[in-house]
Amino acid sequence: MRAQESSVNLSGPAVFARVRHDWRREEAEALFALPFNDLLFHAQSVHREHFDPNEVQVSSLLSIKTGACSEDCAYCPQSARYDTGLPREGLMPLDEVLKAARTAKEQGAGRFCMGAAWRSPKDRDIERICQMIEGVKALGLEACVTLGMLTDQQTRRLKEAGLDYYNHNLDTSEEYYSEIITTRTYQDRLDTLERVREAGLNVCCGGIVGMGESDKDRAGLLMQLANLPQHPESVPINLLVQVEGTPLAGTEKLDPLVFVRTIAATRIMMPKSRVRLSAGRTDMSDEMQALCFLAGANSIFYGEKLLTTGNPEAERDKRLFRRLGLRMAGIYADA
Ligand code: SAM
Ligand code: DTB
Ligand code: SF4
Repeated sequence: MRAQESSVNLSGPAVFARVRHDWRREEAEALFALPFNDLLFHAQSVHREHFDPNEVQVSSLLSIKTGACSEDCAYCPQSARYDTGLPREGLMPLDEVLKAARTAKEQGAGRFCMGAAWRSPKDRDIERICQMIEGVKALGLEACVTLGMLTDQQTRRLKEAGLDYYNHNLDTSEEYYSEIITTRTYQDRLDTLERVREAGLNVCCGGIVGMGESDKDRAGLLMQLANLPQHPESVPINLLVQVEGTPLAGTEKLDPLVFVRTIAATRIMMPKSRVRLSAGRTDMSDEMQALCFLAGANSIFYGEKLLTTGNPEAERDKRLFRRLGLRMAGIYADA
């Protein structure tokens, strides 16, 4: 369907000029069907209303507990159900975590995100995580964790320890979700997000594309995110990293221009959120990443590793930033 042929009116301020929480499915789908130039023009215009267009926020990731996860997320190398050859590791000692955080800070990261391969953490784990958060904050970095589902008490404890952001993704549309995960429901995820909000934490929530989903599913994911009572402050858009041994290895690769369209639609639907160009950058050309920044992405994961898979070398990113005249938030690209 092309936008011009649909009954949805995408011209004028009603669609583009305000922060909305009432996106209709047809409107979200019509964004994806716009001519590419129109879509990118709208996205870049919205972007400039709310952000410095030449500034990018950078976060570094560390896996603090790796593999042996009980969940069956079809994309994930850390699920115990798939043989991906990944070594399993228990919760990392505090000093190792802080050493990695110091390195991330030296490289120019502003936020340090710690990820654990859990369905949900135990209360005794939370106490150790809180020490990590306190240590990361003492280094002058923002702290983010992603630990799975949480109880009310756990979210409050994390907030008390000084946590800035909690990452918990919806991953895909409600309709496509059961193709990807069966061990916890979409509603479980929405419930955790609500608890995180109630505790006063910033929300980092996005999804993955390139999992064989359709434009309708990509639009459906963005509609869910944009119609939350408050938009997530950070929206990571991951391109599936295909890992041998996971059920999604061998999935047909997503058209790079559809990925760029997804970034543009995210920017338009959540105008004030940081849109993060997340997993999958290793396989993206510099030109594709440049289009993503033009489409409104203004955050990246920075440093040689995501959780268990690779990410571009910091030097490659610095070079790309210099070529594009982009600055890391608070730091100049030639630092
Ligand atoms: N276990 C926790 C959970 O699932 O909430 C936290 C860690 S989990 C690895 C964090 C997110 O990483 C997932 O929600 C998913 O969006 C993303 N992710 C995992 N494997 C990926 C892959 N192969 N490609 C792209 N994104 C991936
Ligand atoms: C997010 O949306 N992407 C990050 C972070 N949040 C935790 C994780 C990407 C993981 C990619 C696969 C891996 O390295 O294991
Ligand atoms: Fe476990 Fe998280 Fe991976 Fe799902 S995405 S298998 S919950 S580590």
